[in-house]
Amino acid sequence: MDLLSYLRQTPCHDELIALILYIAHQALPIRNAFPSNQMAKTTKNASGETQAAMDVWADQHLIDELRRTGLVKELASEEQDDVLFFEEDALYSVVMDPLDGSSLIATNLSVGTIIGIYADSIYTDSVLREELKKGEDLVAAFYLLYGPMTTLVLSVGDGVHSFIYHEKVGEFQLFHENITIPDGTQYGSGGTRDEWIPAHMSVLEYFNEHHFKVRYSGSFVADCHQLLTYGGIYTYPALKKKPKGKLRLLFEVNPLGYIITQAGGAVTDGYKDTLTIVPTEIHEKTPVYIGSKGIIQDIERIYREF
Ligand code: AHM
Ligand code: MG
Repeated sequence: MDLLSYLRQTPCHDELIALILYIAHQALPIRNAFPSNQMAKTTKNASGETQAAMDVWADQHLIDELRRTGLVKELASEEQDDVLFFEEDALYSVVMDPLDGSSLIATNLSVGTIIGIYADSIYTDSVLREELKKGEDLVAAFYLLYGPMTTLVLSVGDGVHSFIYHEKVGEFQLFHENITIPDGTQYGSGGTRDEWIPAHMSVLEYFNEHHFKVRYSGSFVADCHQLLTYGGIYTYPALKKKPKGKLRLLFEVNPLGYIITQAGGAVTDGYKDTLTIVPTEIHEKTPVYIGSKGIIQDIERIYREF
């Protein structure tokens, strides 16, 4: 079954289907742009990080394409300081990390594009534009993973399904249906030992006691993708000097949190489900533990002791 046939079986509005398909089909131009965009830039993004040429390319490409569709009301990107306002009457708004795992571009390891879609606006009130929506308000989230295969993993609120791009037919075909995340015994943690806070050290101790092995690539989207197969945990925790960690709530943690939760997993900042956080600004960061539900419950129990 191809992506369009799958989406037509769901209650998704036609405009949402068109939007998902349109973004999905940007996988090919993005993939093709890697060879000529290998250098690092001198520019910095809204979080103060040096941009790779591919970050800038993918961001500009998706902005231009999404503006052209007429299907997007507002677009917020990890690489843009402010929300972009496109089509006032459009039914959906998009949040995106155009290229996640930027430090791996030069190594040819897996990176991806992360997308979240809200009905109407990114804000709870599209006129006042004061309060941003929570992750649990997403109507769809998906990512494109540029690995040995081009994979799309999607949830429109009815479980998680993966699709593989078949170049000969120019379509994404269903690969795995109703993916559920197993318990697993692997973890990957961002940050360094000297930066970790005591609660996180206790969590790592728990991983050691339970004989977890390490899997951390430097690409959040790729590491979450392997959780869908093997289970376990990805974490970028609060650090001593960065209490909100590194990852962005709107562009990274919420879309992946939505997908992992739809697959029967869970996501937390150590104390609460990050999908319930009301963001105070579009580039807000949050500590994150994401993966198998039972392990997340144990992590929250450990955090309650601090
Ligand atoms: P990016 O969106 O610029 O790639 O930054 C986010 C990335 C995550 O994909 C990854 O897990 C993390 O940053 C890696 O950070 P670090 O190099 O500090 O381990
Ligand atoms: Mg990212």
